Amino acid sequence: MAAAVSTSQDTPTRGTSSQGTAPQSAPFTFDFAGYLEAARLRVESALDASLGPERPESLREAMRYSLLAGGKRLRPILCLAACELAGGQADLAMPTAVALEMIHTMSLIHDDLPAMDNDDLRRGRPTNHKVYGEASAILAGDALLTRAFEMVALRSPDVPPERLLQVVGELSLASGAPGLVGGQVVDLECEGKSVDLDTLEYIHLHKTGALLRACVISGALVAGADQTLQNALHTYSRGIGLAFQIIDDILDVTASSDVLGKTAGKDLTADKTTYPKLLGLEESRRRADGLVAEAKAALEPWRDRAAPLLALADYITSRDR
Ligand code: GRG
Repeated sequence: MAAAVSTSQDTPTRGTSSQGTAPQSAPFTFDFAGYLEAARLRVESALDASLGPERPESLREAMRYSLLAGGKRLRPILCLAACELAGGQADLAMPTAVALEMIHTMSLIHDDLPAMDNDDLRRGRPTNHKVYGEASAILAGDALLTRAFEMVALRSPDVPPERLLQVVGELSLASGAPGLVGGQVVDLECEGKSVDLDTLEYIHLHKTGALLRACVISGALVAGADQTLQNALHTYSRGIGLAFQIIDDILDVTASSDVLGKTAGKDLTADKTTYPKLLGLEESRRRADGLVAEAKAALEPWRDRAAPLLALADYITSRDR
């Protein structure tokens, strides 16, 4: 990844004179690699601190095994970036960011179970149930999911309660039948069947898109975002949510298990309908690029302040894992 990534906000928007005579300030560039790494390290440290002296010890170990197994930490970083865009300090949203990564991790643990995707590799290591057994993996997932709501409701002391209530609502919608669970059910029901583009979009908007939407919306809610910004973030998250999944489908075909840290070629083995299967690789990539462009356009009015979210949208299509 380049050390300094310019966003589409490169046109100077600051320091220009209406007469055009004053010297212009340097074009705005944004060190995305530096931003991403700094945010990732802060998230890692907050995740590490989030699991207290859990009892019994075996449960704590299984929860930590998956929560601290690495991963891109895209969801908490989106949450922090949205909080900053809405005018809040990133730390204000950290408990919510941790909660989102807990929900994501829980969904990965359950998705890998034999009754679901039946996978034995995740984030470059054996899956949770391979190490701790199925019963413990289910319970570690349950404990992470419930701890997520505890993070928001009981461990966000600096956020007004009415905002926390809205965040709890967002996380509930994203996790349950209207979100991940609903998407997963339709996904499982469609295995081995031919699926049209509308159904595929439904699955991904729920299985993947719903949590990405919750990340940016709840980050913004924590900082008291107004309705205009929330609407723009809805459009942004829909674009990145679908684009993320299209790229995921492409990587499943083009990348190795070593690079992905999970079993490559899984969609083919499980006879799943994917974007490359329906549209071909080239058209799938074109579609992902178009969705990211739409997502970025929604944040255009915020210009430089949206730089992290704009760069994160580009990262979604340029990532290799
Ligand atoms: C949340 C109550 C509740 C239940 C979960 C199992 C299930 C129901 C849903 C499955 C959701 C799922 C696994 C969706 C796939 C999302 C996806 C593309 C994950 C990969 O995300 P990355 O690439 O992974 O961000 P890292 O490891 O980098 O975090």
